[in-house]
Amino acid sequence: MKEKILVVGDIHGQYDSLITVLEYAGYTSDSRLVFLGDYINRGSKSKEVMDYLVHLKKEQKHIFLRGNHEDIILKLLSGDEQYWYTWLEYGQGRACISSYGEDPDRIFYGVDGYFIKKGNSEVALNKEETVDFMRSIFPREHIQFLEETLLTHETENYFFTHAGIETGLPLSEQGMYSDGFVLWGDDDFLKDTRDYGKKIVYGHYHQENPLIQRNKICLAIKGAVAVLDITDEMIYDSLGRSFNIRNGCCIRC
Ligand SMILES: [Mn+2]
Repeated sequence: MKEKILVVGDIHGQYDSLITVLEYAGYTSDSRLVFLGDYINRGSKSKEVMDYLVHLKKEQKHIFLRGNHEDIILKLLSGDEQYWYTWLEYGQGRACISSYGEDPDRIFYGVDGYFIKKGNSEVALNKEETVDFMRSIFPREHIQFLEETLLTHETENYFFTHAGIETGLPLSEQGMYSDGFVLWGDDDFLKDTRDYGKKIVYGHYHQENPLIQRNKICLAIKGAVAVLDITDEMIYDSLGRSFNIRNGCCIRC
């Protein structure tokens, strides 16, 4: 029997939706999972999602790509404190901080940057304080998991990244010179209708329904988690809908 390969779109702390859609998609311990990144932030259960993924990773056969939200955490962990705004205000990282049991209101924006309350004092989140805080909330195995995420993955007929590809570069060179295109996306890719030799499967661009085109499939869905079964050519989402990717139509939605 052919191995069942399930590709999981953006999760964003929606642990319950993840478990629901894996069940809809017929996930068993024999299946191989490919995750497209953006595991954390926004939803209320980032820590639960990360615990589950770290647990799955022990099986070694599953693939975990990096999303831009994981990129933000890695940048902060490296001491790049400029990413506080991106995390807290744009990425809704306060939900992530809460799920790890920390009070997100301890961090606030002052006149010239972010500060953290420490006892009765307020300390600027400079490089050192930033690294200290990040290491205090994320367990070591979660940090290691984030560091080990991959930029791309491919199978015989499909190429996977978080946010698409850099058009004009061969698939074999994606992410090699710059990780911006595969992590953060690019408008040229969204408009491009060329055949790349393999179908690009990505997330990042949240929509009401999965986008199914001849050269690409987007699995990011607003308020839900989607899974593509590349063996059966079907997409399932945590809202209970399913879509056939062969003729690009929605079966019941
Ligand atoms: Mn994203």
